[in-house]
Amino acid sequence: MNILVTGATSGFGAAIARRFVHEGHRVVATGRRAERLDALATECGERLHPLVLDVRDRAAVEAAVAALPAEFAQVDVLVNNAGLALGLKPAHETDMADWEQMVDTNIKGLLYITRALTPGMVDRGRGHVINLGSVAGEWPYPGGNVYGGTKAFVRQFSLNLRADLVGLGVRVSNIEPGMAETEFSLVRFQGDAERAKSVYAGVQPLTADDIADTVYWIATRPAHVNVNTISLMPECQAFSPFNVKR
Ligand code: NDP
Ligand code: 8X3
Repeated sequence: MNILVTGATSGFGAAIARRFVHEGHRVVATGRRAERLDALATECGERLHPLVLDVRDRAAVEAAVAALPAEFAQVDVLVNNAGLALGLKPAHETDMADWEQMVDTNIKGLLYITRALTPGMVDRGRGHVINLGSVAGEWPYPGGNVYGGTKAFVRQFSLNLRADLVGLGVRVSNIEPGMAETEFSLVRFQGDAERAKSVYAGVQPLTADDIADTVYWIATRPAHVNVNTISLMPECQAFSPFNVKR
């Protein structure tokens, strides 16, 4: 299979790229940090094609998809993984630029690449769009305001995309992970390594490899099986009761 993974310079995306290459598939690995993609290409060999791409740049996304090398061009599985949370402040104290960056990346970036790749999948009667949503798209938490909102979009867009693609041989899946240790918190807290580390202190979070396993399992089900939504958390994480302020 040919896989295209967005956000493959770190965390889930890097683990997903490695997993598919090691299972004998070809992977287009994208992200903004060229040096990390180069290192991944050196590690993975010729089955991995590094592609520097900011998913927020619609023209760049369209041009990159049109210019994929022939052996990678027929993408069977698009993994929409690039995304981020910025900050954990209450809504009325947040920076509008952070909100815009989350919307531009998690929603608009996902749309640009999905729109660019799905027509080819439909023409070939074969394809799979696997989106990285989040438990934050389903359950609210303080400070999750726009991040959770973007992931709720991913959830509903995945279901609606499936409604449009039904019967055309193109599957759509949404994965909703809970707490997983990657660079996610380092990005959320703008490089504050100590604060990021404290998120995972004393618990066993999910790992990037847990998510790569899940993506690989979803992508390798028989063609007639569509995993719609899958939600996973570490055993140490669960739900809170309602918060009543007295
Ligand atoms: P990381 O921060 O480790 O990785 C995020 C990836 O997204 C990086 O490769 C980064 O690459 C890429 N990215 C960010 N912005 C852009 C952009 N504008 N264009 C292209 N690539 C971009 O986090 P995770 O691996 O944890 O996160 C991956 C996905 O999983 C995200 O969508 C996240 O919301 C979701 N998720 C994470 C959870 C967690 O607890 N870790 C739980 C649930 C969902 P670069 O900076 O090089 O561009
Ligand atoms: C990431 C999981 O709970 O930190 O999507 O929002 S959470």
